Amino acid sequence: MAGSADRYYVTTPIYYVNDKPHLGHAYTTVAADVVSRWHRMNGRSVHFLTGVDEHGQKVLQAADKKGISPQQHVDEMVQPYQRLWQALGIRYDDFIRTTEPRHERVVQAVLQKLKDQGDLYEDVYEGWYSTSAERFWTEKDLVDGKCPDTGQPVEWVRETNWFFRMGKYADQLRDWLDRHPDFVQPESRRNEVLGYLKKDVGDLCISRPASRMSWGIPFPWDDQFVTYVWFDALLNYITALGYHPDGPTSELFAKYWPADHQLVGKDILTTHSVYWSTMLFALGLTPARCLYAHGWWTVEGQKMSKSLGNVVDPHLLIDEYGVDTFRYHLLREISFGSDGDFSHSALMARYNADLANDLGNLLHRAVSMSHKWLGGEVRALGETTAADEALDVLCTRAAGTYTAELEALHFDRAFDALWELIGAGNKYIDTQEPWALNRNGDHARLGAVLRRCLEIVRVAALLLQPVMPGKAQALLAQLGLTGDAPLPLHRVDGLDGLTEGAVLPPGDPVFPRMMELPARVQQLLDGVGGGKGTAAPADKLDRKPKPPPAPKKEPPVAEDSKDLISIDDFAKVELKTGRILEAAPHPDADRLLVFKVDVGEETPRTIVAGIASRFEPETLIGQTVIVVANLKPAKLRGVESQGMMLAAGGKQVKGLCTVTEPVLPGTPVR
Ligand code: ME8
Repeated sequence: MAGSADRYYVTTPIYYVNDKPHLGHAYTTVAADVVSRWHRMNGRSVHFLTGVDEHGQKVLQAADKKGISPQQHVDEMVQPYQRLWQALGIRYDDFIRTTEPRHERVVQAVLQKLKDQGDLYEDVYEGWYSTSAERFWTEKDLVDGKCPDTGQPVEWVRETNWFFRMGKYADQLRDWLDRHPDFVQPESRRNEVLGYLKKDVGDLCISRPASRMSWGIPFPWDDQFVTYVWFDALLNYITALGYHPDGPTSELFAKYWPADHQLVGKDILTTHSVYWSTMLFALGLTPARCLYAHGWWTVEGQKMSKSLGNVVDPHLLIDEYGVDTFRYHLLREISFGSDGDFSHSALMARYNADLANDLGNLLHRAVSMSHKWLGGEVRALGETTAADEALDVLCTRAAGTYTAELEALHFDRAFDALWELIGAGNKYIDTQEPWALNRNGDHARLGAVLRRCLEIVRVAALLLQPVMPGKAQALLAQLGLTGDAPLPLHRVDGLDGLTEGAVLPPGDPVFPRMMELPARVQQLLDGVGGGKGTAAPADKLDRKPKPPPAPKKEPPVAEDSKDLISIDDFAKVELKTGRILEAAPHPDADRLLVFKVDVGEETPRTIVAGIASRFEPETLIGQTVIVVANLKPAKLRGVESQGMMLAAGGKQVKGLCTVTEPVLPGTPVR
């Protein structure tokens, strides 16, 4: 863990209220929520701060446009943030608004202190000012004469302002970075900051004349000036803790500063690493232990922006996929620190592969076999075989890696470690063959095998509690473990936490397969009923699926007995169950997928199926299907297909045929 063993302080940026919260805001806040839930579950005192940035010219302009006061405007605009955090299950400890007196009066005290110690001075400032980005640029910064950040026009402004002697603290910051190699993460971002510090670090303009921009905190000695947004905003991380430069030290501040993790987007790394750190040095304080800059989400490869109309509304994703799936996807899909792309099809593929197939399947197989053969009873672990021991070792390693990676905010690596264990659980079922143990009447070993699978699900559910609080509870409930609060994580590393003799309650699948995109999402992608502000138009979010071909007339139902077949005719068709081992696109045909299917023979069969428009190949791995096993092999675009898989639907495949209970590959179907 980054901080001391018993307390943890994490912050998100405070979001501008002039925007509606979107995917990017949800991302940082979910990450902070997951890591703070984790530390809370581990018994640490946690303080999780988020909030909103309520000053600045854009806020003033928006309020003027609406004909209301800026305070009324921010009082309205803060609500969507608070609503979203509630819908996302965000358990923050404090929510700060920069218009609150507890913040404003401390910002003024800080200004006074810095002036008194000679760190602020008045000077004439001129440059190209971008109202849209609320900052000055030099001539060479401009792109085609416009603001490089927003592409909006800039104006030449010459005015007297107050400056903070940032340059004075630059060496202290260089030295700090040298001595704290983990201060800025990930590594690539640290190099960016080091690069920035190679140049001369100038002083920072921290005021705006109130005549031009009145919506800010007035300077205490001259109300003709208000603080510049960043100077005001950055201080939130300590004003919320009750810091005051003239003391006394508040309990919260003494306990939680310096923060363990300050999460920011990559675009606001300089303001945090350079402006914020030097401000702290000037106050005689130390920076956070770690400033972690995450990457940006694009949507279908394009920057998310209002003008492109592709801003993703998190409420749509929560409503249609469920809050836990959304939370998991955010942290699973891209590594924290890298950029990544959002698409509904990727979310569905991820859900089906990781949650429905791997984790859901493991639970389903273990629970249903326990009910079928053992009356739903949790049995003894019995004697440990080599395979069991390997599973134990893997479990200890997975839990350890998961802990270390999650605490370092490497969420994807934490999931990799856990899914290695889940995958091993599914393989363990295949190799231990509980169905054979049942057939041979070896109920002691059967019970031990299923028990270990249930134990893996228990470990996974415990570890996933901070990420998917609701789904983790549902998994634990299926194992007969309930409780309102998250279960403590102790003994997570052992595959022996269940109670022998306990009976598993009946339950519905926790992660039912998603067969198609939710209708509302599909409608948006198709460009039908594109509700206002709900999501991007079709082409911005996902490739538009081809319209389905006009339905062909089905042949009339046979009335004549010559169209009916006899039982002997039917018996000629040899149907068997098969388990999909591999699935990949056909090298030469977009419509086709090529599978390796275990049908209980020595070698798996290659089967080619025209279902590429309906399924992502990797989501089908592990599925049980029905195979026509005595069909003459046929070459389909150069690949020999040794059978056929049954599917529902006509030319438009709607779903693959399967069996409701776990059966061995090669089981005859009649
Ligand atoms: O910058 N993907 O607020 P903000 C990921 N008020 N993250 C994204 C994103 C995307 N597509 N778009 C935006 C501010 N973000 C200031 C902060 S803190 C003292 C003051 C992230 O509402 C962005 O990187 O414009 C930033 O971390 C956060 O949203 C807030 O942006």
